[in-house]
Amino acid sequence: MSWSTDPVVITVAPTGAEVTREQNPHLPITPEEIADEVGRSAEEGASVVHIHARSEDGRPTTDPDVLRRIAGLIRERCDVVIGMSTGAQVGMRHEERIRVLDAEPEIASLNCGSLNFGDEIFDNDPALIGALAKRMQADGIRPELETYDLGMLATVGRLVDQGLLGEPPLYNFVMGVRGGIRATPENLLAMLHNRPRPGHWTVTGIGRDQLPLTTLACAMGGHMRVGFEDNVYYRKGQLATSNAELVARARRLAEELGRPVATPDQARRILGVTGG
Ligand code: KMH
Ligand code: ZN
Repeated sequence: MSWSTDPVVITVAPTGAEVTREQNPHLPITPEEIADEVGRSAEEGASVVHIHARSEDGRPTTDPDVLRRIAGLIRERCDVVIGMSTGAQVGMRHEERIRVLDAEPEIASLNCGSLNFGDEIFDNDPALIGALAKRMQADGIRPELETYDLGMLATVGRLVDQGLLGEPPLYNFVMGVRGGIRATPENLLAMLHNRPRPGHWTVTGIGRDQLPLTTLACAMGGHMRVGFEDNVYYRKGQLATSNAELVARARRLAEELGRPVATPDQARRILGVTGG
């Protein structure tokens, strides 16, 4: 491994499923708010969006019509890679999660194992993982492999062996979830070394882990995810005023480290996105 000067892909995850306006009053919830926030984030350097939809009452929804509306409004503002969450919300029925793919994103998250998620259980049983992987393959949707611990990388290896994933795999190491692997430099190296195949990788750090983990990943050749889904603070004790503010900081850090930010079309090439 050597220090990278290649373009870095910044993903913005503006909403998530579990974050509330009580935690940050600037959380975008309606399709218009999400699209505006993504448009501003794209101006600051985001080239991918990871979408979670909410219904009018603010509760998470996987209604494909709502997801399509969000994607359409984003398209009116910018050309970011449209990614959607099939993780949705802890406790959602599997059918509700699979129907996200009806909204035809370019990429979609594929959570590669179950884990305790804070005080709850995030259920990703093998049948669901297989069903999502098959459907993504059939529809030409690029799976982004969300891995929360080392064992899930072994699952990725089995999926590759079964021919269910496009090669090279596209990894998203999610670190710092209470119940998953801790976000430490040693653990990031362990995740990298346990990839069953080489492939581009993004890091998602939760809460105060977001800033140091994305910075470390950037220096090491990885890609960066920021946004309220994972972290609502700009710094300790100071809420971020927008997702775009977090994206702008990621861009400044990347450029200081000698990595230009990828345009959306560069991101498509880097991440191996072909469908959508
Ligand atoms: N909301 C979390 C339970 C994903 O987007 O695929 C899971 C999550 C992962 O957000
Ligand atoms: Zn998500």
